[in-house]
Amino acid sequence: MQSNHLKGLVETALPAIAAADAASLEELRVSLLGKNGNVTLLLKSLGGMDAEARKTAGAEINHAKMQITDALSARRAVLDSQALEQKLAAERIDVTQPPRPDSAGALHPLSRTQEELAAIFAAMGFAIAEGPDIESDWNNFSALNIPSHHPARAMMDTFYLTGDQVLRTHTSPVQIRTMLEWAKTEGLGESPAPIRIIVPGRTFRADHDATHSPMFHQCEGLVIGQGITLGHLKGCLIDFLRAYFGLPELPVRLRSSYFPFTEPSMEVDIGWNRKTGELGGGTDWLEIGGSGMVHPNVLANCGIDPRRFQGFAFGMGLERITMLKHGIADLRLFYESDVRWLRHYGASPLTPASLHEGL
Ligand code: 2NM
Repeated sequence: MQSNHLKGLVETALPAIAAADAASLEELRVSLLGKNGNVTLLLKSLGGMDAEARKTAGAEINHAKMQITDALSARRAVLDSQALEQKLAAERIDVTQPPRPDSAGALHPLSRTQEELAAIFAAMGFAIAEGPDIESDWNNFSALNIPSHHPARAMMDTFYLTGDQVLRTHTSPVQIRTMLEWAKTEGLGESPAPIRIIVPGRTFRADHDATHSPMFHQCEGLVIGQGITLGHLKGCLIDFLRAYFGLPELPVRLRSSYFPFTEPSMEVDIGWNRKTGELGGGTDWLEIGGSGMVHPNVLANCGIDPRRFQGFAFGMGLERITMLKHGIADLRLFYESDVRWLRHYGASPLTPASLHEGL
């Protein structure tokens, strides 16, 4: 009797489980394996049997319980994966669908400038390097041949943090990090691949007026290799400036200057008309950045042998070149998040910077 009852129970339960939905599956589990479930009651009935009967019945009931347990979890797995698939199908987003024009945002002009620099310098074989805003005094000053007593430290209006840390006053510490890494590996080889990087990013100086912001952006560049000359520096800057301003004949002038980290050092000027503000015409010069051949002390500080390797570096302010290109008058507008200004000067994210206009 016991045996037949059990057989019938399993034969009804298994197809019911296989066809159950999530709710009825739980009902079935309770009615079979719950506290007063059929199988549970049968197991409880073992207590009233004599030893011999208990042995056979116990094995049969446990076998039935196992079949039912397996069937329940198999069905649960099927239902769970069906539910997941439905959820995924229902929540799918078509990322290729264009946004509605009236809800399109705009790229901040500084972001667009960074994209343009990346495109122009990528075409000349440069990679992009980045580093942290907080730097050690050594990376920001000492490694760059700026000793503690040097007036350049005072001139930079540094934000000092605790310990020997500072908010970087320029992006040059990233060049230091890059050279240190390079010296450890590539620079030791027979014919090392040169360093060619640009370093766009945030910089900080304690200075605030119509033409200075305590947080601003720079892009510096670095090339290190064998036989790199001032000629390479000149050609690189001329090609870049003409591509960036879209003026194939833009006059570029390098004017002798002084930086602790380069020797010789040069300011970079472009031709313009001071009266009209027109770039590329007129007879006036406008300073746009600095440059030079990396000082042998800087190379040595980074573990690079200055007799084997030389290189050039340059730097410019991103707000400044963006203002010149787009006729933006006041630096402070970059940081005000005025939506009307952003709509006017922002770039469409759907037309990314490219070299379609030519390098
Ligand atoms: C400038 C002007 C001239 C410069 C030098 C270096 C380094 F790390 F290689 F020494 N990085 N950047 C440099 C040189 C930056 O910005 C106005």
